[in-house]
Amino acid sequence: MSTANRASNSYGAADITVLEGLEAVRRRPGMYIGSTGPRGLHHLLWEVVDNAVDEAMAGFCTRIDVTIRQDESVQVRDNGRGIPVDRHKKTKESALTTVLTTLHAGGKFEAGAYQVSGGLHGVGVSVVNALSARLEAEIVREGFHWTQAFEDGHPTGPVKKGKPGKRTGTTITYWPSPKTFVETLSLDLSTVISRLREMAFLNRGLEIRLTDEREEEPVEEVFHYKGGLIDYIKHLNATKEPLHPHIIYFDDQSEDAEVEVALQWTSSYTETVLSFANNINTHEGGTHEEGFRKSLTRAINDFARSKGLLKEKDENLTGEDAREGLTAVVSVKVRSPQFEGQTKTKLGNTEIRGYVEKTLNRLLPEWLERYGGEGRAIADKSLMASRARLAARKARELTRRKSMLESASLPGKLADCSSRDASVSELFIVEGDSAAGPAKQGRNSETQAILPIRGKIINVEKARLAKALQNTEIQSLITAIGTSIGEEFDLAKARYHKVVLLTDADVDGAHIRTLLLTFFFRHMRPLIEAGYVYFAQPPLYRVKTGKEIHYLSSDTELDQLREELNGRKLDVSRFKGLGEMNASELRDTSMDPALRHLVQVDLEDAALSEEIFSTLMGDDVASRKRFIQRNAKDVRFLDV
Ligand code: 0RA
Repeated sequence: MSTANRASNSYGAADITVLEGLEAVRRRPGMYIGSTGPRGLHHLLWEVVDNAVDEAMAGFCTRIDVTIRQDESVQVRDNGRGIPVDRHKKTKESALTTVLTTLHAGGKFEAGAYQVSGGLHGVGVSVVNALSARLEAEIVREGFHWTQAFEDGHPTGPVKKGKPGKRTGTTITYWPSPKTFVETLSLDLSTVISRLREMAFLNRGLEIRLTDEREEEPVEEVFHYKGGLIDYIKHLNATKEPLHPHIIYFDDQSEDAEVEVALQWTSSYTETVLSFANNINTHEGGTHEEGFRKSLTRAINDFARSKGLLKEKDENLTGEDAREGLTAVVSVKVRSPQFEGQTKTKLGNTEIRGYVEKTLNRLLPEWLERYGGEGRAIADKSLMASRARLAARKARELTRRKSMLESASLPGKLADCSSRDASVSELFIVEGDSAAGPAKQGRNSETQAILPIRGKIINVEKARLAKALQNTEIQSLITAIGTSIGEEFDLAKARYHKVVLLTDADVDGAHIRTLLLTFFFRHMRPLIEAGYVYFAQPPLYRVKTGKEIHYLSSDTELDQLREELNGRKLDVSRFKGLGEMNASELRDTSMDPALRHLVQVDLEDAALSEEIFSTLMGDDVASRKRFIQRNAKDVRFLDV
C-alpha cells in the first residue's frame, strides 16, 4: 500500500509527508488513540499486540511475549514472519522504517489478510512510535537480526544488520512519551491481564505470556487455550451450574468472513452474550449478534415444537425466554469491518447478519437433534422462562394492586416511625424476632422504623420472581419500602431514605445480608443507586476494662485491643446475636446516628456488577468476599 504510493514520489517529498503525518499524531494524539489518559496509554499496547495477533490470525505466529519493565517501558515479542526489512528501490528506505514512520502503513502488503483495523484500533504501529520517547525494533528475518531505533518517532539511524538468526519474529520495545502521557505512564496490570486473556481465548492455540517486572516479585502469567471459545465459556461459567454437559461450538469460513460461536445454558436467570469482531469486543452488539439471536430463537422454537413441548395453540417463545441462563460468545472475523455506534463498538456490516444467521440455522438444529437430551434440557429451560414471565407479570400486577389497596395496612410486623417525611425516616431490617424487641426499645420512634425478617429469605438468584413474591418476607419488604419493584419501581414513593440492614455479625448474618442485597440488586436496583441502602455494623464483642466499655466488630480488633492494653485484665463477652444485646447497647452501637457507623452500599457501574453478582450469589466464597470488601465503603466490614 504505502510503498506503492511512495514509489511515485521523490524520496524527499515522501519524507516530508511522513514527518507531517507523525507530527499530526503528536499534535492531536486524542484523534488517534482516543485520549492521553490511562485509556490512551493502554491503547499503545493494544496496538502493538494487535499487530502481532494479526500475524497469528494469518497463521504465522504462535506466541507473543509481553513484558512491562521497571521503567514502564513495554516489550512485545512475537514469533511471526518479522516486519519486512528489504530496501525499496525508489524510496531507498527499509520497509521497516516505512511501517514505523508512515501513518496507516500497517504494512500488510498481501491482499486477503484479516486485520484488526477500523474502530479505535488499527491506527498502525507508527502511532505508537510517534507517541514514544523511544522505540526499538528488532527483527529476525532472512537469516539475520535487524535493528532500528527511534526517538519521538524519528529514526536515530538506519536499519542495522546484526548477527545471523534463524527464528523469525518481531520485537518492539517502546517508552511512552511523558510529553504526551502527562497523567500517567503506568499500565494497570489487571486491565492488561483481562485483555491478553481475552485475546488468547479468541485465538485458539495462541500462547500469550505476560511478565510484569515492576514489582519486586515479577508477575508472570500464561494465557494459552487449546479450546479457544470453549475454554472461554468454561471460564465464564466457572461459578455457575451448567444445564447440559457439552459446550455447543460451531465455526464456519466463507470468502469474506469467519464466524465462531460457543454457548452453554446454566441454571442462572440472566443471560451473558459477548460478541467480538476482529478481536474487538463489540459492546454495542451489531449485525453478528442480531444474526445469532434470530437464529437461536428460531432453533429453540422449532425444536420445542417438533418434540411436542410447545403445542400448536401455544405462543412462540421469545428471544429472552430462549436466552435465559445462556452464556455465549460470538466471534467474527471480517475483511473490512465497519464499526459504528457511540463508542464504535457496534458491527455494521449488513452481510454479516445473514451470514451468521444462515450458518447457525444449518448447525444449531443439527446439534439439538444429535444431543437430544441436552436439547430437551435447553428447551425446558426456555419453556419455564416463558411460563415464569407470564406468571411474574400477573404477580406484579397483583402486588401493585395489593399495595395500592393496602397502602394504609402496612405489614403487621412493621413498627413504623411516626414521621411521614421520607427524607428523615429510616427503616431497620432486623434479623429475627428476638432482635426486634431491643431494636424497638432502643430506637427513636419518630424517625426509625423496625421490620423484623424471620430466618433466611428466599434467594432470588435461584428462584424466579413469581416464586419470590409468594414469600411473605419479600412481600413485607416491598410494602414497607413502598417503591414497588421491577418495571413499576418508583423511587419517589420510597417511605424511607435510609434502608439499613441490621444483621448479626456472624456468617449467618452475612448470608442474610447478601440475600437481601441480591433482592435489592435484582428488583430495586435504583434504591441502591440512589444510595438508600446501608449496612449497620453491630459489634461482636463487648470488652470491659475497668470503667471503660469497648464494642468491637472483629477478632482482629480484639487482638489489637489486647496488644494496646498489654497485660491489663479484660472482661470479654461475645454477642451470639443481636438478640443478646439490650436496648441501650443496640442503640449505642448500631442505631444512634451520633454513635453508629453505617456503611453505604455502593455498586460500581451496573455492567460490571452484573457479572460480579452472578459470581457473588454462586458458591464462590472468595469472590463474594472480595466483592463485598470492594463495595463496602468502610473496610472494617470484613466478617463475611
Ligand atoms: C508487513 C508485512 C508482513 C508482516 C508484517 C508487516 C508484520 C508486522 C508486525 C508487527 C508486529 N509483528 C509483526 N509481524 C509481521 C508480511 C511479511 C511476509 O510476507 O513475509
